Amino acid sequence: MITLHHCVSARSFRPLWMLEEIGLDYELRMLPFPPRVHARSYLSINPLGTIPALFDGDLRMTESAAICQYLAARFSPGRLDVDVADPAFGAYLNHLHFGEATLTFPQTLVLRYAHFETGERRQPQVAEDYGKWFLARLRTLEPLLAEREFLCAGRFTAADVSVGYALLLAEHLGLDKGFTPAVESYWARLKARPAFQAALRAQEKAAKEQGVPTMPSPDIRP
Ligand SMILES: N[C@@H](CCC(=O)N[C@@H](CS)C(=O)NCC(=O)O)C(=O)O
Repeated sequence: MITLHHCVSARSFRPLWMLEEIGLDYELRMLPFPPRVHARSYLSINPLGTIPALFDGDLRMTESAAICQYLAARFSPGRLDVDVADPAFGAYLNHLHFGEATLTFPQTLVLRYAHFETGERRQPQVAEDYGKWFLARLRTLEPLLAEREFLCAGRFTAADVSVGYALLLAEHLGLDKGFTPAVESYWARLKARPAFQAALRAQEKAAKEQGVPTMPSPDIRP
């Protein structure tokens, strides 16, 4: 049985969505955000204090894009992954990691300096600048998505989950107003997927059952 440690709509949503796409059984352990402040015992599970943490037997993984890659290769070969012999393999890996390394990074600065910090620690200029930076990076997908339904290999893959999570976070941050037309249509296609909807329902249900707030606490200072 796979166990996923998760905070509502945080990066751990990537593995959650993957688990629903694949149809695997899993246990969802919900945490208040950020766990290092509100659930100190989580540090014994992941000393970084970050989520996700996914366990598959003795294996522990803490990087959301790597977990997507792992789940796709291990449990969904030929469907959510792209084989090393496929000409689209390199593009697949590039998009899979673009989702986290290039898109999500500037968003976390918007999240922190426009939403979580309070009083004089709020930095509207930082939030605005990194919001623009995120949208500029995202625009590089526009020509590609104007011609294709999904990012690579002519089908939906784990790379779409990785980039799709950045679009979900953008929507939460109000950055979706800056989506270009093909990105907007792509996002509508991703949101309509039954597994995406199932992942949203699963986190909502688990949060209620486990008494975890569905909105993160503003206190993220170390
Ligand atoms: N590169 C990691 C980043 C993990 C990460 O920073 N997760 C955030 C939530 S989206 C977190 O746990 N933040 C709480 C903290 O830094 O204490 C990944 O993709 O999983």
